[in-house]
Amino acid sequence: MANTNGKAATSLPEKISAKANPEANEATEIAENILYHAKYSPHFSPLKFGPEQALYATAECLRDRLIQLWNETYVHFNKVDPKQTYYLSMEYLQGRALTNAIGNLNLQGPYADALRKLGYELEEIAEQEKDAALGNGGLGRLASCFLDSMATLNLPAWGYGLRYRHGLFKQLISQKGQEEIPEDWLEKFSPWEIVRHDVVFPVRFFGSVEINPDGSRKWVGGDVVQALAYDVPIPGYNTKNTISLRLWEAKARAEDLDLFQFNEGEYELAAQLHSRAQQICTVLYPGDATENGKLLRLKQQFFLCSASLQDIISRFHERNTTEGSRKWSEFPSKVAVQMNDTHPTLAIPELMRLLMDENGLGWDEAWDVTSRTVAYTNHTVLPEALEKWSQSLMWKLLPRHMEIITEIDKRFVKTIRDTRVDLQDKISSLSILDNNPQKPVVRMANLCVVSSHTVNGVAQLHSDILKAELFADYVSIWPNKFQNKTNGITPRRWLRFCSPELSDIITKWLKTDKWITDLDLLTGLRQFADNEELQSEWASAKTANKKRLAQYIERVTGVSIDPTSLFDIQVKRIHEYKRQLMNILGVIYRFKKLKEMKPEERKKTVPRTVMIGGKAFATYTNAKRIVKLVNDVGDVVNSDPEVNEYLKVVFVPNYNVTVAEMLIPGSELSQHISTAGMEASGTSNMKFALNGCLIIGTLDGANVEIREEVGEENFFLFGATADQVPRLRKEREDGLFKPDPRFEEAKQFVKSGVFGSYDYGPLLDSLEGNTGFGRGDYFLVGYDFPSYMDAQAKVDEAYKDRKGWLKMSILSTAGSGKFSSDRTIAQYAKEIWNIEACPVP
Ligand code: NBG
Repeated sequence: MANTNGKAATSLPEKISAKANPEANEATEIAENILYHAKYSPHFSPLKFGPEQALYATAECLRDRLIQLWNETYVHFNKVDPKQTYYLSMEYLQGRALTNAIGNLNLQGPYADALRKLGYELEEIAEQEKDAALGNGGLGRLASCFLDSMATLNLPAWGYGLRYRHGLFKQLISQKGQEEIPEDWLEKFSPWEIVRHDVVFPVRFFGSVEINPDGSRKWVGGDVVQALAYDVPIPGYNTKNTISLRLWEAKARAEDLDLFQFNEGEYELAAQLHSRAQQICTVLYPGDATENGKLLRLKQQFFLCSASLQDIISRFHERNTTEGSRKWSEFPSKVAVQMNDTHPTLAIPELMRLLMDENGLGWDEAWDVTSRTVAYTNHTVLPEALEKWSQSLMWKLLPRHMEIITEIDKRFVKTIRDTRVDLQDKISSLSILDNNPQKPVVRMANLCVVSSHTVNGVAQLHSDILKAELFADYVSIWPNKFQNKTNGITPRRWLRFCSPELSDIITKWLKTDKWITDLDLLTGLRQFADNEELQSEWASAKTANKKRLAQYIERVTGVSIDPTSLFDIQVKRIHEYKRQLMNILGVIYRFKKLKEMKPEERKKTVPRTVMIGGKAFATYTNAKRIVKLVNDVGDVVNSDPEVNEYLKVVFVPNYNVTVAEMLIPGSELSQHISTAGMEASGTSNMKFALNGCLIIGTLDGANVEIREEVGEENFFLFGATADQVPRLRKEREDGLFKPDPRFEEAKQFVKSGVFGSYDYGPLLDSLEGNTGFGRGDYFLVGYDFPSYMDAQAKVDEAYKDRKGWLKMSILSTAGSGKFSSDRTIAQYAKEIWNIEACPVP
């Protein structure tokens, strides 16, 4: 048997039953099934059974169970034939799957016992798993939370995505700052995916449009690659329903290899299509600064859309044999397609093409079906993130789709011309094609709005801004098209599993664990917020999580932090609008003041550990400079013997889902401090609040609703509001802005060179001047700094009152019920998709 310290690998026992047991749910049977897989689904030498081998065998044991439920779900959906939702997303940030699957199946105890029989702790084995990081940030993690909720709510729904061989890069912190290393989740293999050799569709690129004698059109020629499906089972919590995340991989066929050329020694030429196919799913988000990068990203988007829609249509057709041919007009009552941001916009012209060119529908019928099927979620108002594709690139890669897009645009523009005198001068901004001769582009968001039956934002404020600004003129055309669906997070991963201590306390005080699927029940904690017994249990769970976090920080950074200090965390992608720069300037000011104090004065301050983590896009220079600054400040502060008892600054490297699961439960204060109006929603704010962490933040994104729910006295608010921002920018342009002396002092301190020789000039310059994007302090760091510092002072005061703080913490959790992704998904199901639960009996 394996040993407990998990260091030296040991071999498998001699006698292992040659029978698999997919139904195992009791410790002894599970242990046997794990050993069965270690021996009969071998990936390693039978002589070796270390933690890594144990992980794969455990995953395969669990997978047996998932496959069984997943088959039952598939058969049941097929029998009932409900309307189904297909969620199209270029990104999923799944994180680890083992603990989540065991937890959702309620097999925690048996699996832990089974592994203990084999000499391992479940946590130790779970630690071996790599994150599936097929996404960049909030948008991808949202898609993953949605899948968990769809399964849990027994909804007939599927996720579609791409199987990137390398997910989001690994972030390495060196003296230079951030370095990017390719991610390697498939270096060995993923035990969770099931390759579906029966699900393969051809996807074309380039080529031309052929006109048939009857006038119909057909896309021919070009490259044809194959989309092969990999299914990842997604178990719901406490239900049999197990849905699919279907990830496409691109392949060329054997016959696409030119044997003649190969034999001539022209290996690269001979395998051209193979290598072009392989490129498609090689990496998440290839940099799109170059022409080649752009083409590849567009290929990825089309690949996802085309494969998924062919699959959806073939499933729609599957039923024809038993019930006679299905009518196309029924399609929208069987299929809902949700586009996660504009990345899958090509689903629109692709569905039109498949209906018209492959299935013989006329334009009007195809348009009716398409526009009743697709819906679009907008996730940002940042102009640089609103996708615009070059028309010439599109004509080259997707000639038939460009014809269709042009026709959609033509018809839309005609309707406006004919019916809306008042909008004549708006046509050029409302149209889909921007024919500016300098740079003709297709505006993907406009295509989405024109073609979708529903468009939604992701938090109330964001949806209001969409209606009042970005899409205002469309609102006057289709007043009922626009909705809000405030984001949510799954309470399973983000509380039940990442903080079992706090979960158990909640269950004890609510006398039920039903809150796990009915998060509004958390309001039941309010009545106990002052209860000393609850407060002391609450404090001990927090302390345990803080200690665990402190150990982690020491392990990955070498910095030792004090678990009794206030743990203050900001983790998210590094972006100027998210204002990590304001955070670190605040820290710098605090450091300077601490240095100036006498020792006895310092003793009166509240010791703080500030943790900042997040990845910067590889070519986003200012974001990388911020990472470097945080690290440099940390080096100086943490080694300052006068101050480091009262302040520590840690850059948490390689922030990802798994790191979040460690940080969030141990947090006491978290920062959500974006310039108002710029963060569409934010979702980590919800995770922190749910874990009893107080928020310091602006009135932006979902912060607004969190503050409403938890109570304004439990939220540290500061900063300009979204409606003030344009005026403030204007005033700055007019030279009317007067910076706060604290802000000037902090900047000056950096310039004095205390934090090393790196040139921070260009970063600090972004805060100077009065005009221009990226200059003239576009993100209003200077304007908001004084109110931010005042709010921070209130945090320190509040933390001194232990009881008061614990009460606020409890009320924060108690007020987080709204932010369950179960609520969000139930609203999508009812108000956009029109689908109903279909529980497996
Ligand atoms: C992001 C927003 C976040 C939001 C997530 C999920 C994009 C384009 N948008 O504020 O910046 O929480 O989407 O909706 O990644």
